[in-house]
Amino acid sequence: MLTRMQKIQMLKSMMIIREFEALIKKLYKEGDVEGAIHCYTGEEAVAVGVCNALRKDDYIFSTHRGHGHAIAKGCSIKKVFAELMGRETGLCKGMGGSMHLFDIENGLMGGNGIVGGGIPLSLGTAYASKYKGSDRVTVCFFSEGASNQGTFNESINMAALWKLPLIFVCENNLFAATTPSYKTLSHPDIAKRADGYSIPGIIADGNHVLDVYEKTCKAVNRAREGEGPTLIECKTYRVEGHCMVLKDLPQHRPKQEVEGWADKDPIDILEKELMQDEGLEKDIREQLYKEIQQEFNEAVQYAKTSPFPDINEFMKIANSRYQLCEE
Ligand SMILES: Cc1ncc(C[n+]2csc(CCOP(=O)(O)OP(=O)(O)O)c2C)c(N)n1
Repeated sequence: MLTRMQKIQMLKSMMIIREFEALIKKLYKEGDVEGAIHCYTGEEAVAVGVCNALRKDDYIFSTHRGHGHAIAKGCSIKKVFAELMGRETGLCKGMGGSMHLFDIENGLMGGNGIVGGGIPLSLGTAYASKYKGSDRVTVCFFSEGASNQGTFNESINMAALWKLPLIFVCENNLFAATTPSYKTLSHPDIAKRADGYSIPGIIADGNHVLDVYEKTCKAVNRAREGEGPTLIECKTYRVEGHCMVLKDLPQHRPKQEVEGWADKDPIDILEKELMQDEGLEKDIREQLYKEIQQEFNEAVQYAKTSPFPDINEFMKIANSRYQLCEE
């Protein structure tokens, strides 16, 4: 059972992710952030619900849309800002950027610019846990577009066969870039595919953080007890366009659809529930907002005053990779 305080913390985490991206968009327009920035707005309940069911030493594999995953798994906000601003103090010394956040200390095993690229990699840590007799669980996030990659079939089959402590979390946000999911999925429920591998396939309301949390907890218990993987499909909606670079694309969704999902905002849903069930004070969101802005001011200042990475250091890393390929 979650305490009132833990639920308020979840509300705050979702707000942090939302406000982080709002500020990143501003910094992008001002030229302080570059590259392909994929925002997670509307999907915050998935990252927060899942990561709250995990321990710090559990692993997650992220996607190209990974700011929310990194923040929810406990990465330093300062370092995430610095990474997106290409600074040496960033999570990956400013050499990874938005799509390649990586933080071994907090079990973040990396974002990935390859759609579905994290899926086969996640078998690695899950297998290592089993091999070493450790109870560390791995979560692999991916979206419904990635579920159509062949590697998903290969990986889920192997994970089920070997009973790996792995949780596949499909963030079904109804679009792959600009393509609506009804044009790419033969069946709207990805969770149904679990039947073919004899593992549980569960649908969660991806805009309801407590539903995501409860369903993930069950999957985590199952994985820690050696019973194998679970596929959780979180039904959600990506409120924004695909990516900052493509921001000028014509609106490709019906207005009614966008407005309908605006009524299911994950932050509003939890706030309303907390008011009804836990007597949450009306102005708590305002208070949390102020705390977040204060933390962000310091984090952006830290990032902006940090140096850019040394080009020689970068070339050293690039050359060592090149040599590895040659060998
Ligand atoms: C293997 C591969 N194919 C194509 C792309 C180009 N691409 C980037 S994001 C994307 C859509 C991915 O859709 P989905 O997995 O549903 O994630 P979403 O962007 O909706 O969160 C595509 C096709 C890529 N990065 N990698």
